[in-house]
Amino acid sequence: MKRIITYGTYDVLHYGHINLLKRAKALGDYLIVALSTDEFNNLKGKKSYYTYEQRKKILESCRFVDLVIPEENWEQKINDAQKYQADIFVMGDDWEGKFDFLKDYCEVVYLPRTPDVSSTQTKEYLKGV
Ligand code: C2G
Repeated sequence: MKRIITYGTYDVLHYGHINLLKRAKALGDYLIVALSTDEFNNLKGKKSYYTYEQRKKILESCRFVDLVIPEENWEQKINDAQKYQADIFVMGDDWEGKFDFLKDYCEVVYLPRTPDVSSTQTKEYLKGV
């Protein structure tokens, strides 16, 4: 059972997120998503439209996702990799190189981001509707 872990805010879920989740899941058998809490989003300078609970409910309905856990800080990744026995850590390549310290604990894979789509863009567009 190959276990994959990835992290993110996943606000206003879009096909770029789905592409990431689909490719991450395809690398193994079990996908864990560490979902940024509303408090951690504040730390990241992000304000999500949907609350943590709403974003969690949406992600849990995605067939590629097996488990959603809270991402509360920048420091939890090593502990998570051990606690959840992650074989592969996956992120979009906008994070290329940022999490290479995890290579001591699991494989680290950065996948190409899906171009031309983001939650921010979607929110901006909807403001004008
Ligand atoms: N993503 C993507 N293509 C897009 C948009 C996002 O592949 N067009 C990927 C990102 O690279 C990330 C995941 O989807 O791997 C979630 O994106 P965000 O919700 O924006 O996550 P982020 O704010 O980057 O949080 O500790 C890590 C952080 O929590 C990552």
